Amino acid sequence: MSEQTRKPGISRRGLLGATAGGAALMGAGIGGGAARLGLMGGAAAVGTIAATKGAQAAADYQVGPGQLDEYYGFWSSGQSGEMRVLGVPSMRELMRVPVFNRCSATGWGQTNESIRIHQERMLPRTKAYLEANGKKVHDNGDLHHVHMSFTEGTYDGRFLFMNDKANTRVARVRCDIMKCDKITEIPNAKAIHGLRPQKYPRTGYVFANGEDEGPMVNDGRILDDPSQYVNFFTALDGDTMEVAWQVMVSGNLDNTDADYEGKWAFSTSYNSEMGMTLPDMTAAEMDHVVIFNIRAIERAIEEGDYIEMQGVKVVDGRKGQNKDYTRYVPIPNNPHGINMAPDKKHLCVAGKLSPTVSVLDVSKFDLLFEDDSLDARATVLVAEPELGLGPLHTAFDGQGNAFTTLFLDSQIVKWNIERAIALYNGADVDPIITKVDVHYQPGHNSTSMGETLEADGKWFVSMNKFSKDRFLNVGPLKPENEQLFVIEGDNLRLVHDGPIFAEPHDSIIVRSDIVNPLHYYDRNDPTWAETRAQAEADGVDIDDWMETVVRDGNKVRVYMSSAAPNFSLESFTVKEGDEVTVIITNLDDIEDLAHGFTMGDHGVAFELSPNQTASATFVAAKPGVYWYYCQWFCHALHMEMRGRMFVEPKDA
Ligand code: CUK
Ligand code: CUA
Ligand code: CA
Repeated sequence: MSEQTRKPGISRRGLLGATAGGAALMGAGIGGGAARLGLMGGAAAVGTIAATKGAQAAADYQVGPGQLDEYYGFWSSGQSGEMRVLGVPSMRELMRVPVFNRCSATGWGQTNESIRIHQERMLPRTKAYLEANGKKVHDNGDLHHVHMSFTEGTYDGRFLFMNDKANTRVARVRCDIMKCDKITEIPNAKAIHGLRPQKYPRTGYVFANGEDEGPMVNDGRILDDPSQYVNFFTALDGDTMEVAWQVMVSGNLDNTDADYEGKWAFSTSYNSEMGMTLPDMTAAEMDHVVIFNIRAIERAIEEGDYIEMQGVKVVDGRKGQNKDYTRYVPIPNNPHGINMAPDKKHLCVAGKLSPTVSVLDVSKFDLLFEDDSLDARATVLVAEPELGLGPLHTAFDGQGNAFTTLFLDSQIVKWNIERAIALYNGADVDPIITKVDVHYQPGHNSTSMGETLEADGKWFVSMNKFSKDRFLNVGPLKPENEQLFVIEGDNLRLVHDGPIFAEPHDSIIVRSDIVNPLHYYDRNDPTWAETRAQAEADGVDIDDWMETVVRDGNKVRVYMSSAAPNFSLESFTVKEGDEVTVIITNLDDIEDLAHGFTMGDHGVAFELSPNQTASATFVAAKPGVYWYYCQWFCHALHMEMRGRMFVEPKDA
């Protein structure tokens, strides 16, 4: 390592051994009561002071009853598997959008329309596995990263993209109806984690990291032989949601981002060691960032320098290939967040086990591809300020400042990028502007419009993994805590604590004028095109007041419509063992007039928003009388909006 590249002042061992915080982080993996004390100790006193200040500040920033927020917040929900929509700055939860989870209210994961979306890009092996287990879809997901589609470096209000780490998928939500319309299972890769859309000229690609290592062909022939494991970086086409190409890499992949010129994507790797155990994964002082050269990879695809695996063109970007597809930049130490600044130039990589954020100058990346013999770190690293313990993610204000979460210190540090560069070049300056306590242990943070060229530096959210004593105790499982700050010059002023259920990782804060959802569906929305085609084949006009029962062997299709406070069918009759499909169109096209359909004692329920068509299929297994009803309060006679299904015994 050259003089100029500097080693961080605190070594990994020193960091982990010397601080209570460090012990807490390791404690999380290794277990131990002392570590837990380290995490919790001392935080309560700080919390009390901040709470008092917060109560005063909040009054200035209230969004009153009936007033609308200036920003939409799009929140992930981690292991809950859904996307959430919040208003910012009120932090009101406006909507939950089921994506990878099964939703009792809307029928997501149960309606035929949602099952089609789940299955459309499901790999054959998964389909077979689910069928063997009597399931049609995975009903869990681990949704960490929600990001909007971009046009020319800023949000364009078309789509939201998100990952599922649990089942290796990427999903898309349409912003016009705020529903998921595509789910793609990613071949070859394992555990899709970091996800970002291409920012320029448009999205374009959606970049997605595979976090977990596995054999190149994962069919059971190679098992405990890590020397044969690889990782995959994936680019999807954001318009079609099909996989465009993949790159095989050395080391694992954690978080990712893209530049503002459409030239690069880049990912952190915490396991450059390719270790299978915690000691192995933390053995090296340096891991790396992988730089992906988009044009070179596209050229490789055009010129045929790829192998085809499960229908995907895979380029070899592993270390030592001496090709122009990737470069590896050494970064300390198990780095995590990677965030591109809106100055179009500086890429901030959070050190996690190193107290540093490494600042890379993306305008120097070309040099690395021109001359393979250059020291990558010396060429592109322009600063590496020590900011505090456990830096995880960085957000920006568009004015040259950055905000980094310090997990172990339970703090946010606001710092200046140019000053960090000056310090690195030997000037006697302190890049740190301020540190603010948060409650407690922050992971991601986000600023209003902060990951776009329109970063406005108004609002800052700290997404804290622990709420501990901030709210009334609700038992052993506590909510997470999202803290909203208003950015006032050099200071961050706390205006809101918001408890939130498991477990948002990331969020974006989008100006409300960019997002313009519909008030009611188009009757011809593509979501139920197949259902509509079936209705046409059955001679049923879905736009009409329909009341039709079609028998097709032991399959029965029950068509009806809803208009407050009636279903067009007050009863229908089927036979025990029939496969019944209930298809309903809500003819009410009045804002907010949603109905629903619940079939009693059959585990069937779904949403019927204005003009929506939805259907669900079930087996009428038990003879008897069953009531169906509308479960969305719609009218003074909502309770009366019901009907009966008669199930005749088989031999009747
Ligand atoms: S990761 Cu969770 S705190 Cu999945 Cu973006 Cu960093
Ligand atoms: Cu229709 Cu309640
Ligand atoms: Ca490592």
